[in-house]
Amino acid sequence: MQTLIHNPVIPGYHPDPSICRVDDTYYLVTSSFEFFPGVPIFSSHDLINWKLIGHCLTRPSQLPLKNCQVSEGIYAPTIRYHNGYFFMVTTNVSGGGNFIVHATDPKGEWSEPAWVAQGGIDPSLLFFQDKVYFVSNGDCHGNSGIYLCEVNPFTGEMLTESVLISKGCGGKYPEAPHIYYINGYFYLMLAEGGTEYGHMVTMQRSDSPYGPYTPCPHNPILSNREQPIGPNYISCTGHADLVQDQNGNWWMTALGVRTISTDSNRLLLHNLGRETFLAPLHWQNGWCIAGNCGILEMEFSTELPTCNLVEDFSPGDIVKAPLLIEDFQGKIWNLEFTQIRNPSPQLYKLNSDEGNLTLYGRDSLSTPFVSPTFLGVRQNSFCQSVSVKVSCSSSQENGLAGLTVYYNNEHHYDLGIRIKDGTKMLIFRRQIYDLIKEEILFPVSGSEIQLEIVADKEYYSFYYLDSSGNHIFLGKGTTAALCTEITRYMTFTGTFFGMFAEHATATFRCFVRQTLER
Ligand code: 6LW
Repeated sequence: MQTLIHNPVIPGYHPDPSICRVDDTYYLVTSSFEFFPGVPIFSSHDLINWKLIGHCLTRPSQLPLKNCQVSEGIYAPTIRYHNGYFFMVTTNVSGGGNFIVHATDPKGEWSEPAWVAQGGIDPSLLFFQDKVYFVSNGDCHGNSGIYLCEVNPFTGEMLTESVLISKGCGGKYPEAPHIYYINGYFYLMLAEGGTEYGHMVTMQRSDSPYGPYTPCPHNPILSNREQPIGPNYISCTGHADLVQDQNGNWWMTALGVRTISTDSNRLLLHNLGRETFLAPLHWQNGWCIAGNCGILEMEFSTELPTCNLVEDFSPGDIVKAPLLIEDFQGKIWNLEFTQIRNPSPQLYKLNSDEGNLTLYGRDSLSTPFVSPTFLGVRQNSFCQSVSVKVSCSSSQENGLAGLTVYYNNEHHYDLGIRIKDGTKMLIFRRQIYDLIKEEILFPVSGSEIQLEIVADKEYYSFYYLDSSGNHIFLGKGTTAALCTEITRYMTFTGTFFGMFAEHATATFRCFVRQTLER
């Protein structure tokens, strides 16, 4: 039966996807940079409905992010399953380099890191016969390329020297290596061209994992670099991984970007981050090509893998669900909630009996290298609203607490309660690079107010809801100023909607993120 697939399958900032299958269940991980917990892991039975089931890195001992730069920390991960164990290998570019963690249950807990001496980024594993091959793109004595060695995946110990096996197929920045053994050949798949608008996926093959490798005659097997820029096109496609389904068909997951372009405005700008996309992989004469003749499409019809399992999650659980409601009545908050760098647990108090969350603010959102008191979820659709009820209980002069749309410490828009001369004032603050503009709006009457942000491709609009629930417009900021392409550092992330507190204590209730049909 043909099904119409809508890409991305995991929207919002979920880049560098890696996938594996265990019986009827698929598992997928993505990179997470300076955010905590690290390396989200998703599961699915049909490759299109994905549920966030946990994170591979949930302890500071696994994820040291102290003082890491924006978009550093955790780069691309790879997930593989072998003999009852899940293995996740990735790079902490802010400390330690490449490491492997393992678990029997993908929901965790995962093991402490087994550090691997081979350098570079984008590590991957191939379990073949009784060997475990470790591949990454690195640089040995100035000789950059794709390096391979054999490892013990539980200890990280290198069992052989690193060997240069490929320098790519001619594109710049050959990276994201994965090796697969398929029909008697070792296939080496790479991303080339860099993660921007020239991104592509290439394939090579050999009789040995050590090469020599022969390039695919019709490389790249995936690239949207010739596609127009526009609301119905995907850009920057690359950094892929492959999986074979229960019916023997092959699939590719890859990252891509949806720009904030409209029909009338073609912009090389994206705010949602690099997202996770799906494409069928077609084989012919021992070589493959992805999507529609190498093009990743927003929509395509195909036959999905059949699965006899009964879904163990409700539609509201899938990451594409239009509504996320957090009433803070559970023992833990929704798995989608994320913090920045290594948070101080004592600054977050979940009061399940009262159904609220108290944040004890310390640092400012604008301060680099710190872990401000922030709890947020990814914006995963262009047209979305987020609202929360907040009351600021402290009177610390100049304290601030409220709701933010946050890309990083130099790019965020905030609406909140600031203590000024002992009075609670509603303020609207925008920061772009080192430019900070704060407008003091009016005194806050009553203890609790409801704040709301409405997002679209042009603006983030800020409201508060008065006692009769009327939306009072307070201000707006351009979406373009929270896009990856305009940040002064090379960044790889996307926008979050979050609750925050700075030098103030505040209590939050009823956090709602809603996707708006536009
Ligand atoms: C990822 C690498 C890359 O590890 O960016 O630009 C890094 N390419 O493949 C972070 O996503």
